[in-house]
Amino acid sequence: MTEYLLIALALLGLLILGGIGLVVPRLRRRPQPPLPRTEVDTRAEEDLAGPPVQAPEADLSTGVLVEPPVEAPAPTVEVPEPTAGRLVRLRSRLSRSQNVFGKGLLGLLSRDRLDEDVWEEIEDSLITADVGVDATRDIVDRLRERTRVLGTRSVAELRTLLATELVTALDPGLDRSLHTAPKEGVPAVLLVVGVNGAGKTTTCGKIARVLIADGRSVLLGAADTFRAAAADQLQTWAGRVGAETVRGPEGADPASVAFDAVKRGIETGVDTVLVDTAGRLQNKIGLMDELGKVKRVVEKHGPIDETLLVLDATTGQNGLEQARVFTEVVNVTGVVLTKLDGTAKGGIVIAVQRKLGIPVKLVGLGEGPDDLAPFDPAQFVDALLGTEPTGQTA
Ligand SMILES: Nc1nc2c(ncn2[C@@H]2O[C@H](COP(=O)(O)OP(=O)(O)OP(=O)(O)O)[C@@H](O)[C@H]2O)c(=O)[nH]1
Ligand SMILES: [Mg+2]
Repeated sequence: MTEYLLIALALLGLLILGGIGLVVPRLRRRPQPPLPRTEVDTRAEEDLAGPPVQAPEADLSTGVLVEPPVEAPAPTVEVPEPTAGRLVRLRSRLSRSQNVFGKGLLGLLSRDRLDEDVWEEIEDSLITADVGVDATRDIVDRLRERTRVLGTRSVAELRTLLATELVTALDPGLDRSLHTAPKEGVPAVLLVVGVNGAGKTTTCGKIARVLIADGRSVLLGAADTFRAAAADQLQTWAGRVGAETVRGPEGADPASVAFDAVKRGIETGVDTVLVDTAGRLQNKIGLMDELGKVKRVVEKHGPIDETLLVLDATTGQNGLEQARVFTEVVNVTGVVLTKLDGTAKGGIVIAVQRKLGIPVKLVGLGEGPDDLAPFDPAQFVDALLGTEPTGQTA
């Protein structure tokens, strides 16, 4: 009996132990119940979510560094300076050009009489100032003739005569106005051409500012499709004065971008469309043909009102041959001589006009947005010779 009792107790013990063995592991595996969201749970939301996952840059599938979007500041439209009297205001920039003339004239003024040395000094200073050999010979010949006829004795008088001759050499009667006004509701079209780095894009931007300051509406066409940066550069200028830019994808046909720009200008009824082109060397036939195509395609809308050739004054006489080729491909109606602030040889203006027979209409006198001035021969010669303005203004 006792044996049965013991066996029953042992079985009971086994049953209890087995039961515990089955239950305990299950209890261990059971997940913790989530903490109830109550007022007593002080853990912050982000703590619950865990730390933010930051994918290392190398893990980005594209392998491209993705920059965070920059919030564009609200555009502020600038009000450009009026153009009146700019050449006078920028006179000090030109005074660097006086160096060459100035030095020659200083020597000249130190003499009492007009002798051969004086004539040589005048000749030297004109040639050194980039006036060009032919133009210098003409100017000096005329000066000698006039002094003989007038019986000029003093060097001071000669100086005045020289100023007159320089103005004459700049052909003051030439029409230097920019044809930018719309005709019968159709915008005027300006094409801007030249070699690399001459200042075409900057000049387009500066002209747009001048026109907008005069109350005109302007559209800019970025027909320099070689580099996206070129169109960006133009768009930045346009954005500053609130003008629209028409551009194409990088590598697009510049003629079609120019065509689209004029088309858009006609549709929106702007006053002037300015077409910036890529810099090209005059000896690259393919590029010059491309420029010819830009001109022809734009002319499907109507004649181009103004084709401006932008020349860098610091390239001196070398720039003249380049310029001649451009005039053969497109019908250049005006020259913009840039970087006159960066040369001591302002005489290049005379050489350019003489060689090309095309008026210098504008001069660039700095990198600033308003450092562009209408060209005026009398004011220019006054600045060049360091004399007081003669009262002849544009
Ligand atoms: N000092 C001075 N710098 C100028 C003047 N005009 C333009 N520049 C500078 O010349 C450089 C070239 O100007 P851009 O307008 O880019 O010349 P670009 O002809 O459009 O050049 P590409 O399109 O590359 O052929 C820039 O650094 C301008 O700031 C000027 O009148 N004076
Ligand atoms: Mg450019």
